[in-house]
Amino acid sequence: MRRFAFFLALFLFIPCFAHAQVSISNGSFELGTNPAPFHITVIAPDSTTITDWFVSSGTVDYVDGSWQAADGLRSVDTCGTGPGIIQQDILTVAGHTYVLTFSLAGNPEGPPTVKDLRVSATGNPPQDYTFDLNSCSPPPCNFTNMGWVDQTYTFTATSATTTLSFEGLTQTAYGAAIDYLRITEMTPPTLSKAFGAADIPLNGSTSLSFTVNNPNTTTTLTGIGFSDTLPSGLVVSTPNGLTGSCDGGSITATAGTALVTLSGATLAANSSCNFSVNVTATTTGLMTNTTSTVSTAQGVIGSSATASLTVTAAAAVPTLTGWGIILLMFLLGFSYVYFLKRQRRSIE
Ligand SMILES: [Ca+2]
Repeated sequence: MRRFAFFLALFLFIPCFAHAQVSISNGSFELGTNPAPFHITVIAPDSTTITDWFVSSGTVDYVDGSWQAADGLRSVDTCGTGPGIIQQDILTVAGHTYVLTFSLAGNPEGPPTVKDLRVSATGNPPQDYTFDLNSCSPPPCNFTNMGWVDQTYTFTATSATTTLSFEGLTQTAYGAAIDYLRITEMTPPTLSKAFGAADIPLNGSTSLSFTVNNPNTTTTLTGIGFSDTLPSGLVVSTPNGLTGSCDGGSITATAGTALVTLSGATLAANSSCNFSVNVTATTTGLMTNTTSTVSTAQGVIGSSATASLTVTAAAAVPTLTGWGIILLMFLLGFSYVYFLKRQRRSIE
């Protein structure tokens, strides 16, 4: 019974998990009509030769055995007898940002030395890539040393289906070669903030710390920035007490102002940074402080962060005026004399 429950849970879990993952089908081109021992020139329109891929324009070469692949045995030359386009529709979520990683090389059998490739996704600007046959070590690249390099293309989906296109731009039969396509969804950075104390007295100070995290497992986020406008009654202390840093980012926290900003920070995958400044309360009350959202050069936007601080009026300390002090001294002196007189009388 317990085993049945386990398999039932697995059965229910797997479809949910699979649905959440974005993927490219046959991203390494290993499935399709066997092109051995050399290659097949695939002529558009063709949606059957390379499994789950559609050759929509021109020609491409489906290559097996004639050169080293980036992964497995097979790869694609985006120029068959001339430039071609190969594409695939993938399931996406509108508004979500994805990073496509692919291996790029060039057909070393003929000219030109520099191969051109254009990658595009529906609703996004295309991006051009080049591969130089002299980039191999030692140069030039050849069939056993193709010099595959990983490239990335970042796009934001505009609908539930996105067409990924790879277009050979080289005007010969020896074009840019592609293989080992992978895709991951890019997660926005997270921001948290905290005051050093829950409450402080009027004119008192405490720290205000910020932690930014890149939760992506493989993608570096760059151009990370946010601003934090302090609520009325709270200013950056003088001096500002800035400690920590944010991986190349510029931190602004001018003493006496109500603004803290971070811009241009870089965070490697699975890493975080932390910095703090001191703030001083100039009025009493509950201060609720919310940042802007967190922007990135990759276009993913992280949520704002909020923290609260209570500023209380300082407890009143009783004070005496000059005349009060004179009166107190007089009373103390009088008491002392009275005490001495009583003591003398008791001795007599
Ligand atoms: Ca492959």
